Amino acid sequence: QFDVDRDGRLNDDEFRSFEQHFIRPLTSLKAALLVVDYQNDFIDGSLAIGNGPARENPLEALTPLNGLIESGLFELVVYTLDWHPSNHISFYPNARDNDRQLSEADINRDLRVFDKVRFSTPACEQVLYPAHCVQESHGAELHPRLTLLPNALFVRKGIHTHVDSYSAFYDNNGEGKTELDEELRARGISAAIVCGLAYDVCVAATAADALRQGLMTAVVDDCSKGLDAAEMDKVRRQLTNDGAAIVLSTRAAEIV
Ligand code: VGL
Ligand code: ZN
Repeated sequence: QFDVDRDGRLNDDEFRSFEQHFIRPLTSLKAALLVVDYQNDFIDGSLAIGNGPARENPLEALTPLNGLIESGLFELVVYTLDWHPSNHISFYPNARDNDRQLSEADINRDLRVFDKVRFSTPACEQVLYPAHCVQESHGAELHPRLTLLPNALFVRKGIHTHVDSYSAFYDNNGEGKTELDEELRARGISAAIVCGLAYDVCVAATAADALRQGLMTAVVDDCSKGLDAAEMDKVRRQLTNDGAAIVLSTRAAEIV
């Protein structure tokens, strides 16, 4: 209750109280930090970001990333994990040994790692990666130097043999989904700050789906490392066009 006995206007103290108790709760977003796939296999394992054409070093993201995690700015920190069964459709060694049929064109050619192929019934495109992030393996563990918060949420994706999942929300076929959207909604979270690995694959797909969920979405550029520079440029442009903000971690406190 405000003392407006003089002229009906708030004095400075009353205004501060009004701002703090009435305005701020209405205008401040609850934000989640989504730390995408900061796992050994993408850092020094079978699908290391550093081997990509952009030669980025995923460990350069570690200090700003831990800074964000430890900042206390976020209602929730979510760690996503690429978490594949060993017979997963995205693994190059499984391309010809899979319940899904390769397309005629792909059956009859030499396949190489990182080729894009088509499977049938139902049809889907799939890039063939080295085996990576196999459930329960060392490569699938989060990097030992990544700060883990006690009340965090861990979301595993790509867990089904026959469909890949770049996004932490939806499978690549748009059908299956993780618990992430419900967990965010249950907490009243309306902003997703996305970062991690790989910028041009799973970070991009997760941020695009966050926008589709109607979340205010930002990607933290210096906390994200990718495979291909041209792809990363495309992703930055596309996400910006679609309404996301590409920001540096030094600006995080100004947007949440
Ligand atoms: C990823 C390729 C395959 C990623 C996951 O986390 O960006 N990339 N699986
Ligand atoms: Zn994967």
